[in-house]
Amino acid sequence: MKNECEDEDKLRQKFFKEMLTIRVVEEKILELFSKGLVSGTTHTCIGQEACAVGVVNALDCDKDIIFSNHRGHGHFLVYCGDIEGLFTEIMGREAGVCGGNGGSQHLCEKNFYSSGIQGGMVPSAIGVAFAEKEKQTGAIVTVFIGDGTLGQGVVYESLNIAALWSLPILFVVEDNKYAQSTPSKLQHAGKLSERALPFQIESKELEVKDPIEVYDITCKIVKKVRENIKPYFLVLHTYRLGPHSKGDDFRPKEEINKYKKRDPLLNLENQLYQSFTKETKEFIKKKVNSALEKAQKSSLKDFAQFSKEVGFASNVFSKSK
Ligand SMILES: Cc1ncc(C[n+]2csc(CCOP(=O)(O)OP(=O)(O)O)c2C)c(N)n1
Ligand SMILES: [Mg+2]
Repeated sequence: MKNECEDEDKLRQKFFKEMLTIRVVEEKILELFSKGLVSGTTHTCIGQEACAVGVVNALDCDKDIIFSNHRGHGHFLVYCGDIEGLFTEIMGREAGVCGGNGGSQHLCEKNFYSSGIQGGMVPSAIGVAFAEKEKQTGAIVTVFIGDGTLGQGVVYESLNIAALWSLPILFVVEDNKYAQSTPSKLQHAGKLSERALPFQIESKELEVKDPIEVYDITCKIVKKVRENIKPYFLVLHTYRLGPHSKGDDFRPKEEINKYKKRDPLLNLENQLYQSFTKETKEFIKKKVNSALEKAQKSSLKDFAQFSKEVGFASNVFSKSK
């Protein structure tokens, strides 16, 4: 949450640490996946970290509510910083933030929720925004979606209700220019930034280069949403430097290389003293490795217990006898 006396250098250092943590954790997750140690699937936000850092830091994480999506590790880590909880969850361990039941796409922690169903969280976010408004808590809801998810009809039904009922909700579209392997321009007519226009929801678009810029803009938007109790639609133009999921990448190499040179993490690193970035890199690497070591020692989820908790598998098995 924005503090008027914030020192920009301190903020730069904090954001560098957070972006780097996300990057290092997700690079480890891809490594774990290639070794068969990840339970279920995974999607990383490598290259998009500035969106998570800029937006989540602008929220009041003690009371605001976040709905994330299939690419939610970055949002989660900025929200609660629980690296070990994330690793254990993704590796299907009992100590995971959701007891190892949810995996990469279904992370829940306090007021943070995510789901792998594209657009599925948007109407839930609307319901919660309505509840917060009714309870007069002053909390706002933020829902993150991808550009491809703007192809889901339920998003427009939700925009309609958000505007009609004047709900305190911030829609954040992370436009990484692709939905899996389909370029955005092959699936969407018109401009993504104008999608909220027919509902008369205020909107803004931003080319994501610097997390400080994302943060400053989001702080102003959050203040508006909270004070005016009205929805807002923010489109962040970004780029994913990693594969869609594990190794699936059909984008032109030249295009990826072009964006690698514009990597916001690299850009931020170049604005900081080398002694600080060197020390920070060593510190974060150690912190992540230590969380991973602990996670790997923790016990695996027991499948029989999982069946009981989820309550379907045992029925399925008994019927098939
Ligand atoms: C309802 C639904 N349909 C299809 C999928 C499979 N799927 C997972 S991610 C994805 C692409 C999403 O694109 P976008 O919204 O742009 O998010 P990005 O992956 O680029 O972050 C698809 C089609 C899904 N998870 N949910
Ligand atoms: Mg996308």
